[in-house]
Amino acid sequence: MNHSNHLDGNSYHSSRLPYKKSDTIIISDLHIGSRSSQTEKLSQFLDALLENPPHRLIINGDAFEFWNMDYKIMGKSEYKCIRKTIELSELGTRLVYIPGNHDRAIIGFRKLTLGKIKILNEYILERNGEKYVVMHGDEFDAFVRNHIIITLLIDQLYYLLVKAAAFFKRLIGYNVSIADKKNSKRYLKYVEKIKRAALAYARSRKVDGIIIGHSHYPEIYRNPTGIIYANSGDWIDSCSYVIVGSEVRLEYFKS
Ligand SMILES: [Mn+2]
Repeated sequence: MNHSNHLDGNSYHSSRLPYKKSDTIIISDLHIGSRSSQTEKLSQFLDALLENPPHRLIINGDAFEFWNMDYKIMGKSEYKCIRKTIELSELGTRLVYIPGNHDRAIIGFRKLTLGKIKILNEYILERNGEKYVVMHGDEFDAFVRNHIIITLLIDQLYYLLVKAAAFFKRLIGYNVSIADKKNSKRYLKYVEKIKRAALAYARSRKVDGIIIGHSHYPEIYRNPTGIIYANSGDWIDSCSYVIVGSEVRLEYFKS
């Protein structure tokens, strides 16, 4: 990285992200307010968007961590992310905020007009004659809805894993990716279950694709009938995003 001052919040990231101005960018699962959220990296990503404000930005659920918020950590980088997102909307980017299961209460404000910010449970995105349904995805996860306490415990466990990975990285200089830890059979089964349910929903809605978050597993998949499933991943581990332009793409942000 040749820009040593990119952490001060005033400079913009040097590399251009691979999208066109007319594209829609989708991010999800930022979990701002949780200790494992990568808000510093997110802030750099938003800087890159500010350089060339895209037509639309969709924050597809769990922008905030309201289940397990650590109010003490709400600091400079958290507020920077919120400020920069609002700045984007002031520069003309249409902002769609879809609450997820961790910030569902926000849906209570859906009737408020906040400049160019829309609050919705689901958004139909049309591009090049194709229609995509954009939603958080916890709707496909009856388990999470009915077992909030267990999910909270799983979140805690995940936080410990992130901490442990960072510790080992420092200790032996070896990068233990959480993605590797997440490659457990049970987790991958869960991801598949969500994906199948999402594709079935897309079929029932007669759309060309479905874009969700929630499972923190970034992926692009086209099923045999041509329906696209995209998952934008998260900003805890993968720092990934989806671009909807002439096609649907998954990208990873490198700071
Ligand atoms: Mn979620």
